Amino acid sequence: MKNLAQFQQKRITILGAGLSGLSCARFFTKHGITCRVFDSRVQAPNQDELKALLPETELFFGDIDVAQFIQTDILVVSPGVSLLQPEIQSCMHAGIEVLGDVEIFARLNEKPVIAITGSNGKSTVTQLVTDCANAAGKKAVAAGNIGIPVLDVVEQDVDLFVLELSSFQLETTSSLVCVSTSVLNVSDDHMERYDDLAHYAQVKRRIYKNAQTAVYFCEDQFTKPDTDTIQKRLSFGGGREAQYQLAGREIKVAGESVLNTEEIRLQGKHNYENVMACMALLSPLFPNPSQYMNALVNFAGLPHRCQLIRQIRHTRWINDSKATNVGATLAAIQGLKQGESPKLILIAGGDAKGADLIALQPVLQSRVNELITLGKDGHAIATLKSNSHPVQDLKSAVSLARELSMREETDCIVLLSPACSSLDMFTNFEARGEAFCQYVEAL
Ligand code: UMA
Ligand code: ADP
Repeated sequence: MKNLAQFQQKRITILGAGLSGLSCARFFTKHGITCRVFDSRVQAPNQDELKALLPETELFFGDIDVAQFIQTDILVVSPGVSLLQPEIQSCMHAGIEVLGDVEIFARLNEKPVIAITGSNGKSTVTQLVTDCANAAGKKAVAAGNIGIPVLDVVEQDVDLFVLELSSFQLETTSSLVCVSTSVLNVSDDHMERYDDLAHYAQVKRRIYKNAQTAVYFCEDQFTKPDTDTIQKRLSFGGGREAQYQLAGREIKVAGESVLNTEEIRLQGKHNYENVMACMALLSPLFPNPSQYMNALVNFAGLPHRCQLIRQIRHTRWINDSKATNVGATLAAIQGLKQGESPKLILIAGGDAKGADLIALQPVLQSRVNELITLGKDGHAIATLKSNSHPVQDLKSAVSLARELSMREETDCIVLLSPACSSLDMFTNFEARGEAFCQYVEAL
């Protein structure tokens, strides 16, 4: 592989034994480059895999000995680790190069890349762009924050990489060159890691560095590119100035109607925004949307995102477990309920990750009929609406929702859209969504 020389003969240390750390260790070992792996947890994940796959790799689990840790030329930090941690700061002060796996990918990759970030819609747009590119005849693969570490795919024989990037990954990325890229939207998330929303947005906009085409959301100033070197800027949204515009039920490109929202399987304004972003991102490679239109309109969405799981008489049960921040829950509520009907029973709560929950209050009061809360920050959400129902766990939330829905005589929706991460009660959002589906199936 070209460009590997910069990593050869270097002492490499990886921090974090999760998905990215394991992938980095596997990649370097495959290329005959030795590395060490540190993880601050004694019970670090993937220990057996690391030992079996990489018998030559030195492993350190538990409290980190800084003197030993900084004996390195390059430190590869996993995205979940804050760069402000003392051992990383010590490396930086010692002049050690601090990188993430996406930066390593960027330095090695020679194929075209489309990259996507944003507080919400990243996975949906990443998968949609990938499916459309494949339908249009380019072999595309999705990777990154979507759950496939980028170094697992960097050597694959493809025409296009579609990368979902989190703000965490962007903190350590500076060399990524993209055909097109987008910050889809910015709303309160991961505030335990950033000073404020402006700081978080600034980190997200790092994705525009070295981009040929930058795609931004005209309704959100935080998404606007502030980099001079960008060759082309395209915007999407409801504003007249947007090249990809949602006007009533029409999606217009440069003023010309190309699609009616009723033709699209994905539902809700936020998803029409995702569709427009996808078309804009693909435009440098596929200027004519007809090349991929079938895939675009028939995309069924990803599991755990506003997914209808069951209808029991007049009640629809919807799993939106992936709504791990306030913006996603607002989008779900606004998408599902515009007027009086249907009645909406919302199950929310979990770990709010330091977010300001107050933005939920107007919709909780005006559009949510019954609010059931749970988890670490459930009580904080419960205080935003009178007569809300705090419960102990998800199973009790589902039983109570069933009871409340049976009292309704008109159409009703029970929506799990927590506005919080699941980590206080579940391993991840998938486990929370699956538990919800099981409890609903058992009703
Ligand atoms: N660790 C330490 N010290 C610390 C903190 C963590 O040693 O101070 C260790 C943990 O003990 C653990 C390992 O680091 O063993 C975990 O690393 P990680 O949290 O970076 O997670 P990975 O398993 O490497 O997965 C990461 C992304 N996780 C995060 O950003 C938190 C995955 O995104 C991503 O899919 C994967 O890389 C592949 O690229 C997940 C995510 O939750 C889905 N992302 C956040 C989000 O979407 O909101 C940003
Ligand atoms: P991400 O990868 O950024 O978390 P997903 O596509 O997985 O995004 O969707 C996460 C949550 O955000 C889901 O609840 C989904 O319904 C909601 N969502 C998707 N697209 C948008 C958007 N453009 N604006 C607001 N919320 C959205």
